[in-house]
Amino acid sequence: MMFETLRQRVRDKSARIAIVGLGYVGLPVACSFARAGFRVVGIRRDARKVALINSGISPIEGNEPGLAELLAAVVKEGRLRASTEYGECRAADVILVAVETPVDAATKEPDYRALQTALRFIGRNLKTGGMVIVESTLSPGTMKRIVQPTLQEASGLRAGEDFLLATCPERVMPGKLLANIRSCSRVIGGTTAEAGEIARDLYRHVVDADLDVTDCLTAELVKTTENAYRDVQIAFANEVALLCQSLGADVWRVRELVNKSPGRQMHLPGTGVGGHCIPKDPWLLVAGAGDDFVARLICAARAVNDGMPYAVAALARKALSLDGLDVRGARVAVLGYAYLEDSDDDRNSPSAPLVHQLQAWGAEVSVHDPYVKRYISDITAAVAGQDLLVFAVAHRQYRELDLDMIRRLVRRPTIVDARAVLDEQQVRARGFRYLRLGSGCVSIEEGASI
Ligand code: SAJ
Repeated sequence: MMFETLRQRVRDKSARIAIVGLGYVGLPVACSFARAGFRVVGIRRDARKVALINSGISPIEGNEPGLAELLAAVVKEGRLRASTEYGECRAADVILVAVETPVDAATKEPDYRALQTALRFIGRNLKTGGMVIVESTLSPGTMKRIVQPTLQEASGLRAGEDFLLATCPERVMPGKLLANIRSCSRVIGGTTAEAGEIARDLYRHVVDADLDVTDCLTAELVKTTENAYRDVQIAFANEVALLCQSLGADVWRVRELVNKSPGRQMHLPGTGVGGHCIPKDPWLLVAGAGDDFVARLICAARAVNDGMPYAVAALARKALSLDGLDVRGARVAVLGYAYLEDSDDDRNSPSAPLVHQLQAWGAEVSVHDPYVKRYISDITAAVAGQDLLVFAVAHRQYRELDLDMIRRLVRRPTIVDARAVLDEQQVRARGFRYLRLGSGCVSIEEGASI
């Protein structure tokens, strides 16, 4: 009976919700629950961002359809408010945790500092009969080993008896933050059956897709596995690309024909794997494994993907050498710095190590990107006088480039294309030397290559 009041408040939307962490996960969630009719307070340490949100302005940059408008509306209606104070949790029936859970760059171990700080503050402000749901991505076993003990210690309460505890890993995708909350199925891990049921009742207000209730460990495994799975798929495409390149074959043609085989879905090779999810979640997955488990494939996939920027740099050095140029002193323009096409998000972008490697070899590197603020410039200025253009990201603007104009502006007509951005025939017809990642440029006469 302890949680009947909570269950009723969740069902009739009178429950007060607090969301700790108002970033690209927490903010759309806060707006979604506010739109559904709940009163929501978002907690974020950054007072400037809090002030922005309370004035109805979204601090999230980039193209997020509907988010800015929804935020303005729910703030205006008084349904969403932001604060820097954890004390706001005291009035909350449900507290969602959406703080970052990165991995240490060197050790690849989970960095839970933000999570543990949040849990300690939440624990001190957690009321009996309330509920905590963790949306942050967690290494398998974290709910049991860290989240539950930290909350119990900070609150003096017992999970399952005095408060309910669950995890519902986020499934947001930059560029589709709001839409995904509504359309993506979610896994809910409950420390008790009651926690899973009430969490499902809560998310039913904002999610149209399946809500699959299970245990915490399974929920933690699903989230980290789904991203490790994608990372391995991408690594396979990248390894086959390097294989094809060494053979003088064309991976893009190979991939096209492989994917005609039933049940195949070979991914796209490229400059590497960036973003805030895929590069880190495989490490969270293996970090939670037992001592008797040795991760081989998952770690190998990470190594393949992390190696791609250097493979592209090597291709650039080869292109220059074919022109009789040493990479030292060569003028190279890297086109694309976001981690994903038509995005301004450059978190963990593969273009960064690519640029650093070329600079380490002594190239004079310039960077252009139509979305990443510090690299926005006129494309004609970006290519003028360059010895080599390296297409690192498949931004739409690059696919639509006037190649005749480019040809007139460059110092040498040489292109390395890491994302199959350009049409090979079109480029060659204009007299460019064109090297595409994963393609040994085999012409119709077998064996002819660069
Ligand atoms: N990438 C490739 N080849 C591919 C696909 C992606 O090189 O075939 C690269 C991208 O260029 C990028 C990185 O991998 O650098 C990640 O790309 P992504 O499409 O996976 O985009 P993310 O990082 O936004 O991934 C998110 C994930 N969603 C969540 O974690 C909730 C992922 O699970 C989704 O599959 C993905 O969005 C999506 O499909 O949009």
